[in-house]
This record gives sequence, C-alpha cells and structure tokens, in this order.
Amino acid sequence: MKVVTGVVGNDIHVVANRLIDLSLKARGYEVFNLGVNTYLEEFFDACVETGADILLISSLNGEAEGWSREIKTLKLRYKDLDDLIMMIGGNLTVGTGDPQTIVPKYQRYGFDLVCHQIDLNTGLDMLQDFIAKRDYSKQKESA
Ligand code: B12
Repeated sequence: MKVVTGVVGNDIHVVANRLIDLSLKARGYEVFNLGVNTYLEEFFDACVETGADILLISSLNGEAEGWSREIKTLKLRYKDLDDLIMMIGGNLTVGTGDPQTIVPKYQRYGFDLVCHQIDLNTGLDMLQDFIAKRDYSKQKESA
C-alpha cells in the first residue's frame, strides 16, 4: 500500500518523520515522504499524483490544530480521494491536551485515526487493524 507522509505546517521537527519513514518501509508500505514544513495542498496533490491509499500526517509543535480545520473543505476540491485513509499523530495541540477532547475534535475534521501522543508502533498497529476491518466490511458488502 502507498503512504504519503510528512510534517504539517511550519514545523521543523524532523526526527519523528525519519522514524516514521523507516518504520513504514519496514512494515512493507511504499512511502512518499514530503518531509517537514508541508502544507495541506501539497499533501493532497501528492496523494492524487501517487494514488496513495493512506495519508499519515505528523505534527510536533501542535500547529496541526489550526491547519486541520480546513481539511474537509480542501479535500472536496480533489477527486478520487474518497477511499483515502487519513491518519494524524504526534503532539496535536499546543501545550498539554486531553485525548478525550482532542481525538473527537480531529475525527470531526475528517481523520479516521488520531494518535495524540501515542507511540509510533502502537499507531502503526492501529492502522493495520483499521485496514483489516475496512477490508473485511468491504468483502461482506460485496458478498
Ligand atoms: C529536538 C526538538 C526541537 C529542535 C528540532 C530539531 C529538528 N530539526 O528536528 C529545535 C530546537 C529546532 C526545536 C524547535 C522548536 N520546538 Co521543539 N522540541 C524538540 C524536542 C526536545 C525533541 C523532539 C524530538 O525530536 N523527539 C524525538 C522523536 C523521535 O520523538 P517525537 O518527536 O515525540 O515523535 C514521536 C511521537 O510523537 C510519535 N509520532 C510523531 N508523529 C506521529 C504520527 C503518527 C501517526 C503516530 C502514530 C505517531 C507519531 O512517534 C515518534 C517516534 O516515537 C521536543 C521535546 C520532547 N522531549 O519531545 C520539543 C518540542 C516538540 N518542541 C516544542 C516547541 C514549542 C518548539 C518551538 C516552537 C520552540 C520555540 N519557541 O521556538 C520550536 C518550533 C520550531 C518549528 N517551526 O517547528 C514543543 C512542542 C509543544 C507543543 N506541541 O505544545 C516540545 C514538545 C517541547 C515542549 N515540551 O515544549 N525543537
């Protein structure tokens, strides 16, 4: 499966991005890594160009909270992204945040998987479970 990844906004924290790239490749994904300082349009353009199955966004300085509000409206401008799995993780707010508030907020923005301060491997396990469940329900629908 193809994954587009990167760090959203004016965020230069690069270490997690490198680890995510390596970990995704180790799990067999084909990775298109846009690196740090990436804007939403660039993520969606790359998803269309590569035919990505998954968009995995990181935010470490918490800027994602501002950018993510625009996601639903922006995504409507793109065709063929209906099946795109949208995942976000890292530090999803500025300062300390309570996951019980943060997770539903990002789900309303349109993310399928929200990993606020969740360890990378746990997050990638969640992604695998999500894909397995989605494939299973698709199979059931077509049976
Ligand atoms: C190193 C560092 C810097 C370096 C970055 C160097 C570089 N080019 O990477 C420098 C000094 C430049 C820097 C600058 C700033 N930083 Co800084 N930085 C750090 C620090 C100390 C470590 C980050 C790091 O590399 N960790 C190692 C990696 C491996 O861990 P990680 O980033 O946490 O990523 C893991 C998880 O988050 C997770 N993860 C990440 N993304 C995703 C995505 C998914 C889907 C999943 C499942 C998991 C996941 O997996 C990763 C691997 O386990 C942290 C504090 C800390 N101890 O974490 C602050 C920290 C991230 N920085 C912070 C801040 C505020 C800043 C500045 C704004 C400071 C300033 N006032 O100038 C600037 C921002 C500049 C910018 N434009 O982005 C804050 C962010 C706070 C917030 N969100 O509210 C932190 C948390 C420090 C703090 N406690 O206040 N920083």
